[in-house]
Amino acid sequence: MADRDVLAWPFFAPEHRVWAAEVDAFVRQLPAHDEDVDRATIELTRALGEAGLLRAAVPEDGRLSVRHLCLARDILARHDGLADFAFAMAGLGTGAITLFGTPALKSRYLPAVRRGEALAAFALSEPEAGSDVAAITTAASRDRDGSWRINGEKTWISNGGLAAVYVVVARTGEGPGTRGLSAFVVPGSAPGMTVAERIAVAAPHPLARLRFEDVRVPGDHCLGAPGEGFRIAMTVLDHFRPTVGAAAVGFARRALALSLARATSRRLFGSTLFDQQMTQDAVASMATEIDAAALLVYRAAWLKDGGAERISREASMAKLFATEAAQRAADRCVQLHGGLGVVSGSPPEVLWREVRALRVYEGASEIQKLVIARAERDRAAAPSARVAAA
Ligand code: COS
Repeated sequence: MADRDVLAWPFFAPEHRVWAAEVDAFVRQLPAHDEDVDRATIELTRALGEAGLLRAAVPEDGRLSVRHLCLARDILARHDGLADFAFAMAGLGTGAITLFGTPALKSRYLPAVRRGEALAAFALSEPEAGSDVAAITTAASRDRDGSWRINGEKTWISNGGLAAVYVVVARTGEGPGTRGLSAFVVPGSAPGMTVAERIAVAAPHPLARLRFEDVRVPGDHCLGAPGEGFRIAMTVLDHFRPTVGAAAVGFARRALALSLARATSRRLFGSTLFDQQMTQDAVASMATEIDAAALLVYRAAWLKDGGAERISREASMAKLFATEAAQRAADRCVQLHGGLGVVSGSPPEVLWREVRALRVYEGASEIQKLVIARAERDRAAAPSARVAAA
């Protein structure tokens, strides 16, 4: 369950508490994973779909509730990082279709993902364009019959090679940099799209570098208008960056729970580890940072659900603070476990590896700082701020 106090916060209505209980019941009955990470991801996605939980990640009415997404990730990540990954990817992979797709594209690609029968992927990053989205070189050109032809390479693509549907951001050249990008829906079966490399990472999940060689998609598979790809990608990230923060909160809660269990049972110097003031310092820091992170996460989610057009500043603050705090919590958890904390496969060591990538993906911490700083500059320059300062 998400922390009971959190669910009593004014960001939430009764429907959110019901949802949290539903996700909690689901994750508690999950069997052990298949050892093969691809099979495990497919099985977890299917289980999430069968339980009806992917209705929040791929909503039928097209309205992504960021609070539902965040609560689910908070709870799933606390118990099972791969289940959180499977849930998050169903949403991130289809987010651009949910928000910008035509009714025809939605009805063709979304129901199978919602049922957990198909995986989805979001293909933005490239070998030479990670943080700098404006540097994307994968190109899409229009054929005479109106269809699009995509050529290039994408990397760090979660579910790459397994997904049945991809959203691919490519250069179409309507303008320079961010103004010349478009977003396309590409079926996983499209000829010419191949896995160039599978990438093994610290916390194993399906990840690949993909090659696009004359991959053709119909004219109506461009989301929005050509040239709107950057805005579409950033809007999707505005919705999903707070959810990365929520997953971080869940991982940090796990770190705190493991730490308390260890500290109150481990005896040393005639008392327990918890009785050492330095342990209490660690526990107090973890607990305070978890609440602060959760407040930022659920503030961003509440703002978006309330109809705010842009929440880039609040989404970035939530992701930045929560993921950095989760890393500190995981590290403190390892420290409190001593040698046991670095044993391969021990719960603190697994957690420590699971948390690390969150500070990198969907915009590294440094990128979140750029977004926050620019937003502060713009707010200070806004006429209302100048009046207030005078
Ligand atoms: N929603 C809608 N529009 C947005 C937006 C958002 N969240 N963020 C930016 N825009 C608009 C800007 O308003 C600007 O519009 P104009 O050209 O009309 O002025 C345009 O998009 C370009 O924005 P900006 O100048 O801020 O672009 P930059 O090239 O400087 O890039 C960063 C900004 C670095 C923030 C962006 O590239 C980014 O988020 N990078 C990280 C990407 C990432 O997360 N990668 C990991 C992918 S894993 S899924």
